[in-house]
Amino acid sequence: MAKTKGALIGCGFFAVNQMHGWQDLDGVEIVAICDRDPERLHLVGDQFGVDRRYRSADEMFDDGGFDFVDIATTVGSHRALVELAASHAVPVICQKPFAPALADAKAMVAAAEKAGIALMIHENFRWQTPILAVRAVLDSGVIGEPFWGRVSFRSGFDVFSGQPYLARGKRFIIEDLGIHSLDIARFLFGDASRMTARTRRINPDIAGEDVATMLLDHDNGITSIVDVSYATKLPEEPFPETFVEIDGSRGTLRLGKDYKLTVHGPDGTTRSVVAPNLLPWASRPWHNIQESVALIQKHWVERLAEGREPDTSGRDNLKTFALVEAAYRSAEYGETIAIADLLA
Ligand code: NAD
Ligand code: 89V
Repeated sequence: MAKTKGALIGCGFFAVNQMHGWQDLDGVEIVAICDRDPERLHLVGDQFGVDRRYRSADEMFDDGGFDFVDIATTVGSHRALVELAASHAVPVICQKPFAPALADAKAMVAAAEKAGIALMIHENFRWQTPILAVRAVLDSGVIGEPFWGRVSFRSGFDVFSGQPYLARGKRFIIEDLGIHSLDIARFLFGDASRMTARTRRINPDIAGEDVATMLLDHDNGITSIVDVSYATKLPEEPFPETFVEIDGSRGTLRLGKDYKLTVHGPDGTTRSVVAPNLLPWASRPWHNIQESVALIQKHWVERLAEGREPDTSGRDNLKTFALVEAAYRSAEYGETIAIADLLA
């Protein structure tokens, strides 16, 4: 059977994971890559044996010959590149954060819909093995109806050496990492209607906030807390683990350090380890994130073949992005923000 052909724009720090993921997927081949930095183009092209290399996305689209494009650049270029893909009617995956602002994200969704193409945001954290395990426990009904939850990511890991741009942005942890945690909260507890947030900057060497505490009212009555920090110095560094606590009408669930999952219900308590697989090309401690890249890519290929909307489509991810925007507004003005007002 003919392979699905992809192209990738942005050959930086994270794109290497995406290239590995594509290489491992049967039936997919990355036939062209693009980066305005010739050194990155050379490195990634040689590592993955891709001959078609472009410094301009316009030129790559003009030459064509691919069924989808994977955008792995930083946020500032996302809107222009998604609109470029739409103008060529090429289905597109775009890395998180969706866009610099909600208005851009809405315009990108509109452009994809007008062109009749699929748009998926590479929001991979809900595809992590431990998070999928939590979702499965909720679906089993063993803890009953959830009424309270917490999604927590607290770390002192140096993310700035690999991703120096994170130290420079006016917005940091909510836009970069909290966006994943907020998406996990939506995945586990459903859409949210109201957001109250507080932020702090503890590290004096960065421009944005590195601590955020967010309180969400979900449409189904669940209250959740999403708390994120890159200023938390623990005796054992948990990066990049997300901890989850859920209280339900019949029991509780706790996902803690080293992927330990404890589920307590009317019939007793079960303890298990829901660790991610260490893929051959992955390296600790990133392997949890790396496996989720491979899983979201598989999801994309399946949905593309079926002509069905991906779970983290642009339209879906607008609701996660609105929570990011709401958190910044709430922290700035000290108010609770109604999400529907942002999505209108
Ligand atoms: P990076 O700066 O290392 O790489 C980006 C690359 O894109 C650079 O090589 C740059 O030259 C190139 N580029 C930028 N604009 C371009 C354009 N218009 N045309 C061609 N090339 C262009 O950044 P990174 O750390 O790899 O992050 C990329 C994206 O991945 C970010 O949005 C980041 O938030 C995201 N990310 C996601 C995860 C995740 O788990 N989903 C993890 C890390 C980073
Ligand atoms: O997953 C991410 O988006 C990364 C990191 C884990 C460092 O926040 O930027």
